[in-house]
Amino acid sequence: MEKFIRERQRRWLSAIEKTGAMLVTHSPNVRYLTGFTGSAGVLAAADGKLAFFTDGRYTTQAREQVVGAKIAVKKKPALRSALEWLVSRRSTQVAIEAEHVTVEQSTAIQKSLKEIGTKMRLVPQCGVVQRLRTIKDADEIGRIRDAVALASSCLDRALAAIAPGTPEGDVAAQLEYACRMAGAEGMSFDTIVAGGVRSALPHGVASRTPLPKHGFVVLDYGVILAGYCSDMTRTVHIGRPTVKERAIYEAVLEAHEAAKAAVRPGVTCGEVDAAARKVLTRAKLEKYFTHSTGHGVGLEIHEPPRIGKKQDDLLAAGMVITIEPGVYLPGEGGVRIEDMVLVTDNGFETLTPTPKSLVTL
Ligand SMILES: [Mn+2]
Repeated sequence: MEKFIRERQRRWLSAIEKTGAMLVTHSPNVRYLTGFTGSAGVLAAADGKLAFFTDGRYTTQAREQVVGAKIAVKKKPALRSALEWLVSRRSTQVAIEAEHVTVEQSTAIQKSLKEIGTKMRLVPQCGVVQRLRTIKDADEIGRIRDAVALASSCLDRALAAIAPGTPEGDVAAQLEYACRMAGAEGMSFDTIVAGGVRSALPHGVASRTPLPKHGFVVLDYGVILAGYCSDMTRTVHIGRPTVKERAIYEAVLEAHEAAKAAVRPGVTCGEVDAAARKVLTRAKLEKYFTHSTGHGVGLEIHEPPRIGKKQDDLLAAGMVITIEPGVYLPGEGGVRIEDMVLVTDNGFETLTPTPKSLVTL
């Protein structure tokens, strides 16, 4: 673990060489770069030196977890202490996480800088640590594999709970209970169980609506294990599917496989998305595919890269992404099929072991 964190810090320091100093406040980024799992910690870098700031609640945890940074536990807010440290190291400018620093934090930073009496400049930058996080190291890939395996092993518990008249929420409850009992720290987002006409809602979070006698049920869920998220979707059918329903399912599955087949280092995210769309266009279903094909997954459930239309970010070995095309016919029903995929040196590896042929219940 420690050697992985030191390597992440090395990559981070070289990424911020130009600005020289940076403040990291977004907790998944702090965790990635230090190992600290608490919610209140600030990491600062200046001239190749790292310092971690937190408050009294986290003294023990910080000493146990933080790797490769000087630890400072102060009575003052961590952000204020970090700014004072940066000024003491004669930083003239400091990068901040533009997409995470709130207006309130920004105002507090400006006020602190005035009180300290420094001319140190703030340089808002986007995605500095997130870009590093797109490429998973061996420690992260191991954790992701474990999370994916755990979630996948619990699907049967949800399927066993599916029956006409059963509220979607009961199915979600059984599934989540099974995941927790299998060791999950939590779910990585609100579990989606969407039956019948509700399966046409791409984000049909499990409701009290009873499942129908006939129709699709979309199950989209993930767990958090050792800090890392998993994400998968399976669509099953209650009762015998109609010819049209079967055709929709097969088209989505074909789009899923086509998108995966496009995955390899050097292709753009847009090309992977286009591969799924091409199949659905041929099936005259593309206009019902209303979201992007996938996203990165790691410490957070949605991370870069985004596998969407015209995205020209390049895939690289070590990225972990989802492939999840879907088709949603309003008032009728919907199908989504989602696996997690590791980008390898010469293509991809499907991480999700669950079969994808249509299950009827
Ligand atoms: Mn997803």
